[in-house]
Formats: sequence, structure tokens, C-alpha cells
Amino acid sequence: MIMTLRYFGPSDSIPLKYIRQVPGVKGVISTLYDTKPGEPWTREAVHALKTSIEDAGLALSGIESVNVHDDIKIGLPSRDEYIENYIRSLTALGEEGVRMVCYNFMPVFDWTRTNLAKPRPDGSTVLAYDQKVVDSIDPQVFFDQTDANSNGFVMPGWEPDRLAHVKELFEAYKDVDSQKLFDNLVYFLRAIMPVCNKYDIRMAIHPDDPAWPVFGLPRIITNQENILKFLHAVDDVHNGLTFCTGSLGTDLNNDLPGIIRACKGRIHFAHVRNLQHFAPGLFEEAAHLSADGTFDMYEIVKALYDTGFDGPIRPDHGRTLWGEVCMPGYGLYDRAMGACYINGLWEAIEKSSTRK
Ligand code: DNO
Repeated sequence: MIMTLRYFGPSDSIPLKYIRQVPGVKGVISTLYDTKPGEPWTREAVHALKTSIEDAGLALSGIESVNVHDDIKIGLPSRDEYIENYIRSLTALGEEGVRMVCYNFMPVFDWTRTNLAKPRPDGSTVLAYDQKVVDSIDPQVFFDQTDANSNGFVMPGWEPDRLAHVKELFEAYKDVDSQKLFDNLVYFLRAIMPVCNKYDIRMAIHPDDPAWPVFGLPRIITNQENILKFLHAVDDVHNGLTFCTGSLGTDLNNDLPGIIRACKGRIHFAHVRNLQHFAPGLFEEAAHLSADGTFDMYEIVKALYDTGFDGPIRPDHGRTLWGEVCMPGYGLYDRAMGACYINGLWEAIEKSSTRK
């Protein structure tokens, strides 16, 4: 595995030189923040991003995300044009040697949390979710609140220009049920597989977060059964998964190490973090340490190790602590500790397995 941290480009409050100082972190996961979903990327822009990262002693280990335009998800006639643009973006990445692309196929918006700064007993604050809030709020109000509580940072998946059209988007998705969304995903993947094969680019779909429909919108990457269906529908190693513990782990019916083992060879990227569950649909994010939350992080990392996972991995949302002012979930301190902890688990698992 390659330990990485997410990097939000030149406007990130955490500079590359700080990321470089986290022991064991070899690369970053980033994207072109000034492109909109559907716009084709250029090789020059990818090259500039890559060079700025390499100049800081790190590697560009993958992209999170090349966002998929809603017309592709909805299946509108214009989708073919947007797929052509996506292929151009993948070509630019392939030519620059980038081999892992994370994306998601969630309608309208990305991950959802109802509180961006819930205090924990240790005095830190974390992202939290309460299904009752989602069930009782208008999506537009919800989006506005999320935007207003982001400490002035533009959070990934909550870009204001995307969310300016919430009502129209809901209308556009009204006939898209989970089967249609799945078919549109397969259509998209079949169209991009040739370019992925040409450049050996591993596509890594991000699971839906939370792992069930919200605001009446369908969600299709939520559990082992539908992930395996998705992997078999386009049975090519370049069609793979981002294994995100925090997303799949929102549903306690998901056996996280079991899903890793079932998807052996098709996990191309891993997001590792812990959640603290209180009741179904009521949880908050925790420190990465097993003892701080609900998941057994040793078993998760061991399953990745045992299945030969060799892609980029990153700690995920961290707590906000020690007075840091940061994008919710993406401060430096807790993610740095998360990286060290995961590295420690990996080293122990590796040494104990080779010394047997
Ligand atoms: C949240 C992230 C997601 C993820 C996208 C991938 O912090 O895990 O926004 O990047 O779903 O497209």
C-alpha cells in the first residue's frame, strides 16, 4: 500500500511541505479544483499539478475525484458528449502516468452529514449524522446549512455551483430509480474501459455515504451484494472500488473485512477511518483508533494486507482538535495521527506474517 493524504490544491490550508513531514506518507490524492464536472481536463493542467507535488517530494498517487456529470447519471442524450470529455480527461491523466481515479455515482450530491462540528467527550469536534434530521428537513435548506457551517472552506462534493441547482436536479432525477442509475453506471463504465485499459487506469468508485437512499434519491453502491453485482457487470480489473470504511460502515449490517476479502483484486484505493455508532442511523466520526469507535481497525487493515492490497490508502475524515481551523474532517493533526496509526498496524501485520 502507499500511504497518502488528501490535498486540496494550492488553496489548501495545509501545505505540501507539512504533508511531507508526516512519517510514511509518500503521496497525495488530489484533483484539478478549477474544473467543473463534465469539463475535459488537459494534459498541461495535470502536468502542472503533478509537478507541484513532485517538487515538494511527494507523488500524485491518484485523483479524487474526476466527477461524473449529472447528465451521465441521469442518462440524458447529452451524456455521450460528457463521456467523451471524461475520456479526454482520462487520456490526459494516462499520459501523465496517473493510474488511479476515484469517482462516485451518487445523484445530486455526495456524502451527507447533519452536523459538521459535534463535540466529542475529548473536546474535539467531528462530523456526525442523524437520520431524523435528514427526514425532517428540505434538501435546499440542508445544503445551505452545510455550506454555511464549513468554516468558509468549499467542501468536496458541496461545491456551491453544483448546489445552486438543487431543485432542478431533483426534478431531473425524478424518473431515475436504482435500476436505471445502475444501468447508466454500466453504460458509462463500458464506454471508458478502453481508455482505462490503454493507460492502465484503475477506476475506483466511492461507495454511497450514508449507505442508503437519502432525500428519496437512489443509492446503489451500499453493500457487498450490490458491489459484487457492479464489479461483475463490467468484469475488468480497471473497474474497481474505493473501499471506504466510513461510508460502508454507516450500515452496521456491512461486514467490512468480509467485503474487502470478497472484493480481492478489485479494491484500488482505501479510505480508512472509524465511526462511533449509537443506534441505526445515528453515528459520529471518531479517532482512527479501534478503541475510540465501533470498528476493529486491525481486522480492516489485516484484510487489506491479506488480500494483497497495493494501491493508495489514506486516513479519512479526522477530528478537529488542538485549536486548528480547518475544513471539517480535513485538518492536519488527526489525519496525521491516523496515517501513523494505520502505518503502525500495517507494519505489525506485515512483520508478524513474514516471521511466522
Ligand atoms: C468525502 C469524500 C467524498 C469522496 C467522493 C468521491 O470526504 O470521501 O467526497 O471524495 O465521494 O467521488
